[in-house]
Amino acid sequence: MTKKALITGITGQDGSYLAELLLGKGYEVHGLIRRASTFNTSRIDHLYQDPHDPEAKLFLHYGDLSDGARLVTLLHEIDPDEVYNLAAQSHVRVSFDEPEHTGDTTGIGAMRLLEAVRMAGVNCRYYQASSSEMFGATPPPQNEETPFYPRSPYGAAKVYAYWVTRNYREGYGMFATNGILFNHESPRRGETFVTRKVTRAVARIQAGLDDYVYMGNLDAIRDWGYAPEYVEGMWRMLQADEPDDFVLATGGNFTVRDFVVTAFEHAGLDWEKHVKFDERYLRPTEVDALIGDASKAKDKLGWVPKVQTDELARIMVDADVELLKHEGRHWIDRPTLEDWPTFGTRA
Ligand code: NAP
Ligand code: F7E
Repeated sequence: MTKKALITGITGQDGSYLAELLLGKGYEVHGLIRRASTFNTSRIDHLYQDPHDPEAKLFLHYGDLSDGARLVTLLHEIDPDEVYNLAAQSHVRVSFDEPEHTGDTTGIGAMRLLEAVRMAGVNCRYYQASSSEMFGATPPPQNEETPFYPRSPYGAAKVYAYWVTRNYREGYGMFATNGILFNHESPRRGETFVTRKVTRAVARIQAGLDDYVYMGNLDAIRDWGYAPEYVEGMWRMLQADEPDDFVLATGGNFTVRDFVVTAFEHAGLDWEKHVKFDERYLRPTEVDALIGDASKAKDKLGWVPKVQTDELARIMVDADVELLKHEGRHWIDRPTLEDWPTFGTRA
């Protein structure tokens, strides 16, 4: 029988790769989308299926993690086998500007979804997008046993979501798993995260469109992996015999500066001529070093990342150089939101 999955955050970086993966595995995929004043499906437009095609397997539904009643209705209607909660206000710097909204969606939103699963009486496996930001100030290497010390409203909200996921597992016997993912990037990464900001800037500077990129703390250490490999790890977690918590990481040790140097060098540019400091990109509290130990995922799930950070930087620069050549074109080629298959209402 065809398996059904519900993905919250399907319009985001990970949601788009996960939708691709699950469709490739023959799943019927349902995505939660928010109403926006402009179309925001560009990461999944290539997965568009004609709504009149009886074989269509991708369905989008309006909803929001702040609207618990809507989540209950949707879970009841869809009756999924797997639920992936990827939706969040996911930007750490922004969480200092919008702490309440971040707590409401990134933290309490997870509880609303878990509670909706329970209230709808759906028998499904649940994945929670937990984060290495929960480790915050605790020094590396970090694994599933490392104590949490979040350093932002975002990190604190993810700690709440982590524990409520464990609580529903232990209290109600739900198959609820936390994937504790270290930074993972791709050409589909949001433009204001540091890797993508840098690779876009490299492409624009090389093309003569910009001269400088303004940045904050270049000394922070991160463990950057390749997003398509990480969504495969999410899927593996829900195929395991038991629900559990797993770290996904490369174990790599790169400063922001190292990433900058690799990206600029790949384009034949001298980074020191183009990178300027702007204190507005600093955070009130910084996470100095995140380096993950994914041994448990390797042993229990057979998950091993192949793309290391230097290769990732080159993949992203190449993609942004290419994208710049075609910029604007996707606005012409894309389907309109009206054309997407949905179960119920349309806006
Ligand atoms: P992303 O690109 O920022 O995508 C976030 C998604 O959440 C978008 O689809 C967004 O919809 C949706 N969303 C935001 N608020 C919502 C709400 N109130 N209700 C419903 N949907 C909402 O994030 P990502 O990089 O793909 O990350 C996926 C998840 O993994 C997030 O939970 C993130 O916190 C977590 N995580 C990410 C990383 C990483 O390195 N990428 C590492 C660890 C954990 P719109 O398109 O409408 O904005
Ligand atoms: O920052 C420094 C910044 O915003 C990385 C999210 O996906 O991963 C992500 O959170 C580092 C920080 O990601 C700029 O201070 C310097 O030390 O790309 P970022 P993040 O904060 O690590 C975790 C695992 C998540 O869960 C989150 O959802 O880079 N940095 N200069 C800068 N960062 C930004 N954004 N912009 C700068 O100009």
